[in-house]
Amino acid sequence: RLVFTDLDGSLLDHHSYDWEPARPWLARLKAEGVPVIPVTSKTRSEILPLRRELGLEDAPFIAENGALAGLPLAWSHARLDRGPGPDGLAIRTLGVDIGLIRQRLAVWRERLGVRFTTMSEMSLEALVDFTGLAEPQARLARLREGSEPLIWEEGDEPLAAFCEGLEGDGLRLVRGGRFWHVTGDCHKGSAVAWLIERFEALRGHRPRTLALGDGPNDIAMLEVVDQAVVIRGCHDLEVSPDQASLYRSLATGPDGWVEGMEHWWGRDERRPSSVEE
Ligand code: 2M8
Ligand code: MG
Ligand code: MG
Repeated sequence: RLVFTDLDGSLLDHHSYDWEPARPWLARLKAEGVPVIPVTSKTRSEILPLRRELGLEDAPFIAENGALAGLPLAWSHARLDRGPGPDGLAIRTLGVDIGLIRQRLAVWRERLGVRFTTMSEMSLEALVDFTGLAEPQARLARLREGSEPLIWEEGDEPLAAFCEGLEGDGLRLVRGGRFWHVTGDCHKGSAVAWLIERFEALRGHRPRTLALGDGPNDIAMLEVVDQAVVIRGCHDLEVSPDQASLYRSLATGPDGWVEGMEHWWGRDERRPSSVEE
């Protein structure tokens, strides 16, 4: 079994970034040997201390909306991945370099005459203010490798033109909790599908998979797993109707996360094909 989880607004509270309510479930999954894999907008630099705090050091992670995978030794492939580095992690880039993204953003801002503020243009104070992150964490959020978060300051119509322009460059625009995020041709769904395949190649069988998320950027991930949880948050998520095994939590953040885990893997674990009672 594998658990894929979004962090902000899901395992972590949207405002306080607290995860305390999930502690017993994380301990239980660890005891059962089930990897809990963070799949997030956060940077590698943000995830490294967090996965230690959460006790997820044995699991891989997906950073920056699918732009980058961090793989512990048991998950890595000597020939295909870069590393391992001093932290024992092999890094696999699945997107494009941040330099290219920033270059194209400047081009489209100029060409379309649209207003937006990228995270790299925000002062540290403004970023702390906007996200509620503490200053050290906000610094780590700025260490982007393969995605640029931005605040959109125009309406929906120019947004469509902007999105089309980026797509012509082979880039993608996706909405997170507070920011829009620009990446290469990758998303949480493609990264999760890639990790599931990697697991299958290494272990010789297909794992049963569950994913939890609260944002539009999580939809692609929720659609590639066997069991999914939409955690109540700031956005209404429309998940494809083929996703029969979908549960929507009533609670938000880590309480919703626990509610979703209880729903699928609580006392009498439900099979992926089970229908709602
Ligand atoms: C950004 O990501 C969240 C995720 O949904 C958002 O769009 O609101 C990222 O910049 C991430 O690196 C950062 O930690 C987070 C803080 O709220 O915001
Ligand atoms: Mg989220
Ligand atoms: Mg996220």
